[in-house]
Amino acid sequence: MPNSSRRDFLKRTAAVGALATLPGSARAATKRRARPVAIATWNNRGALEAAWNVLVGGGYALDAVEAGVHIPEADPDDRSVGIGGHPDRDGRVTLDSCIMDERHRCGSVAAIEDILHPVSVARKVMEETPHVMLVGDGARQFALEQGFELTNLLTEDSEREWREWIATHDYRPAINNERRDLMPVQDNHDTCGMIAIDSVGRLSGACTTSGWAYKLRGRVGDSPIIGAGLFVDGEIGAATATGHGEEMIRMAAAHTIVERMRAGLAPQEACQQAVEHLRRITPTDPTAIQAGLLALDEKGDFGGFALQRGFIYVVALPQGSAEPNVKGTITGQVGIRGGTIYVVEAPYLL
Ligand code: SD4
Repeated sequence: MPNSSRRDFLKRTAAVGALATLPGSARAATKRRARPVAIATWNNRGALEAAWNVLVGGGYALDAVEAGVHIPEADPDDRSVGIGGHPDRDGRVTLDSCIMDERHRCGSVAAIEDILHPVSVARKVMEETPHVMLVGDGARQFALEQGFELTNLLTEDSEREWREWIATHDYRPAINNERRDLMPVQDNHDTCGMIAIDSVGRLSGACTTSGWAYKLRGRVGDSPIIGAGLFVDGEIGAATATGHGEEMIRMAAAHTIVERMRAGLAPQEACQQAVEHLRRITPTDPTAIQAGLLALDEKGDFGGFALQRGFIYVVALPQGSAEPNVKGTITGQVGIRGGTIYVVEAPYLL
């Protein structure tokens, strides 16, 4: 073996060996944080508070994340989720959503139209069918059979913006599209990925979005893909992702993070390593994409990391918890019933 590849080989095996020895040591060394804990992508404070209200009442994490993501799904001013979300290139609002519990039970809908709460359809897929994922017309038909009502999701404002976009036909996605304060467009909220652990230690997650604005008709992002936009392993932890969905799918982002936690990494390091991995493997120019990753483990420890500047997340902790010692910057905090929500500007790679 030439010297350089021998060195690489040794480095690789050493890294694998280090990970392999971690589970008994590093994981056991972390103290359990007071429960419940909930965490969500971007500034989805309203969603997190709704989830928190379920959790502080002693509720189930799965019910909490479902109730939480209902908030942006029903908010017509949110251009990235549910009603009022940006339509596809043909002017149709198509939604992606999934949910997963602590026992690997999961449900998902992709490219569903005319339904206000896709996450609840995803939960029905999980609970009422032998399947995991339904798409397009089939998902819509299933929703109607389950008693969901038809709702027009294209609001006047989002239709107007789409018509303006049609006029220029600029089909280039911008990074941090979700951060309206960094972009020359109005304030907004964003794709909502949420993971939570309840007071008895059950982990669950949900992820919901209208996806990439003006996407090609039929395009599905990472948000409804179990293992990409969301993954939960009740014994290890949970992860969720936001940003350019194609990149999250490419690296199976949420699953990658959970597997790194299984190997002994803390949530913060698992997110960072996943972003570093993405940077190595992506065939896309890394400066032209964004990835925002969040993780929460079974001890209530959490972390977040992004590829580029601009990714923020919110975390809710019980009353009496010390201010969290996060990597990144706490940019705000707000008291809620029985707890506090912290807004965190995540650390980033580039
Ligand atoms: C997607 N990951 O459809 C989603 C977009 C997103 O905040 O996260 N927006 O690719």
